[in-house]
Amino acid sequence: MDAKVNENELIKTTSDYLRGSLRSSIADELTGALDPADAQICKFHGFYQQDDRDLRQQRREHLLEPYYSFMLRARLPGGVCTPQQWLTIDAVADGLGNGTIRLTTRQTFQYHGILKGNLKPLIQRINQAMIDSIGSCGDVNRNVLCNPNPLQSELHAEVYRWACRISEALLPKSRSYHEIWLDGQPVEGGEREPLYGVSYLPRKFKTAVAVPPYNDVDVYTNDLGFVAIAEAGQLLGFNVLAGGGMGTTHGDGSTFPRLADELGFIQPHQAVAVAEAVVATQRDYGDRCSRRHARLKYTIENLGVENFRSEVEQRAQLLFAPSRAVKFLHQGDRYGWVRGSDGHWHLTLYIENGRIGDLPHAALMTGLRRIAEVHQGDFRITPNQNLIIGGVAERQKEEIEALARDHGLLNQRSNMRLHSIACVALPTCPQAMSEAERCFPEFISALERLVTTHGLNDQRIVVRMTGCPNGCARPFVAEIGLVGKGPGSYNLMLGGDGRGLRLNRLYRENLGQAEILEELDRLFRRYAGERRERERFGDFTLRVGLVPAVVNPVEDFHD
Ligand code: SRM
Ligand code: SF4
Repeated sequence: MDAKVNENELIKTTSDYLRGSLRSSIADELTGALDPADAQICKFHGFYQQDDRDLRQQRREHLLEPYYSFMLRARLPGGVCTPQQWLTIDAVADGLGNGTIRLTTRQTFQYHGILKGNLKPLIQRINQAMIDSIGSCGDVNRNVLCNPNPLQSELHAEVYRWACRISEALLPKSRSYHEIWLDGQPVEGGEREPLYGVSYLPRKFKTAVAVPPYNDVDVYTNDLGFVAIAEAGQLLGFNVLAGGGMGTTHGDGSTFPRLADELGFIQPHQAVAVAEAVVATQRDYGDRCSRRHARLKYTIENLGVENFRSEVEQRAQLLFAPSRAVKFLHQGDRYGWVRGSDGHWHLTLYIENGRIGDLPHAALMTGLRRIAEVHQGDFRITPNQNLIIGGVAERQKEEIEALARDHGLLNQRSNMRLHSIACVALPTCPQAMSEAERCFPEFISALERLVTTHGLNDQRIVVRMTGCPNGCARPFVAEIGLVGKGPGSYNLMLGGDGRGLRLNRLYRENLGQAEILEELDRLFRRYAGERRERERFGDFTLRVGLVPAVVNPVEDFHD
């Protein structure tokens, strides 16, 4: 007997191209929530319904409905915005959000704590600044990542333009967003979704563009990846990758993190056709019964990569050439000033947990506002929750640096902290099983003490923590991954290679933070004594057999 399609499929198909009953849900003043079907549809418009989990129990006891609010995520291909746009982003956070801006692992920003009645004014305000939230969530292509590293300025600009074109091509074409939020006129003669069709994709879809030797976008963890191939600063084309993803479910062995397969090399002008063909193949072959198996990585496992490649070739009417050789040096960001080939300066700032606010110890939000008021280049959010003040002219360098320093944006940080990220988790994330963002700074302080004890301060060990196995901080490609299992407990994963080319593996299950620190104390001691010259911690854990080595075509391709 055929399996039944899941409930979300019906919600999408009957939503009248993503309209649902959003208007009446928003207008309903009796509840802070949306109608349940609208709480799914709203994701395509860029926002999620949440409730403050810290208050759940207390409100239940007082027979109150949960304290509902919304998280909105913008669409910002490549993470780039102007200083004028930043000033709007900042003002909106204060007036209509919870007073903070949260930079994400996909180069955009989120507002938390938006009340239902504030959604429309908020969307209108950001749209006035030419920022939208269309398809930043939902079963469509999400925010397109692009290496924000501007060293080879002209090459970066060209690659970034391709990232924007791909983003545009893969946007849903429904006018529902304009009608509902921007009071646009209904479309005459009805709607069409030429690429997605009436039921959109079976699941979320993610695209990234990398510029070697930097793998800050963790390109192999995306459904679709483009790796720029350049010679003497000229873009020759892209190696195309497909089928990466992080999300798993504890206890369900049929779910797994996966690195993308190489499809082959294409010329730049073929990028959009290939992106559309990959999306269309996933639309037609993806699993619409089980959402747990609906990502492209499972579609490719089912079809086989050869069949998948042929299908894409046929749809895009091209043949992939063999992938070109590339070398990635590391994942994560580089900090401080660098000068691009066009002479402009770029300052990468570390933002702890990507959370920008006026914090007790540093007025980060005010600092960035002051910078935006004078800066004439751009702002670039990195794929690791950090921020680049980009395109600074020589004459403004000192002024920007002084503003950043005065507002705590250039405080000294350890290598351990600079190479770590945590997801949002509690109190807003409904999926969180344990803390991440809130406990991470202190946890990193404890790790700093350990590496100091073992003389490992100069090591750049990539550490990532998430509150559940969905993998929002990409913990399965970290050298040390901590994946939430339950209140206060985590799975400890070891063995990433610091370049994002190898998945780590489970080392110990269900450990409390004190146990994790004890384990790492022992392992760091061993590493300090037994490591080979320039051997990374992740490589060491594999070599000495702490976690098993497995066949890894991605690494083989690169070595
Ligand atoms: Fe994520 C769901 C936060 C990047 C895999 N993610 C969520 C939700 C919306 C929870 C929910 O389902 O209601 C989280 C909202 C928390 C909150 O309160 O803000 C959430 N994800 C985030 C962010 C904000 C983490 C961060 O600290 O930066 C990132 C926002 C990215 C963006 O701007 O678009 C974020 N999420 C990721 C990544 C990393 C990436 O894409 O590079 C992943 C792993 C890659 C992947 O998709 O495989 C990721 N998020 C998930 C999943 C698991 C998907 C799966 O295939 O199983 C979920 C749950 C789901 O989709 O059902 C999820
Ligand atoms: Fe929430 Fe889990 Fe994503 Fe963390 S990894 S933000 S806990 S869904």
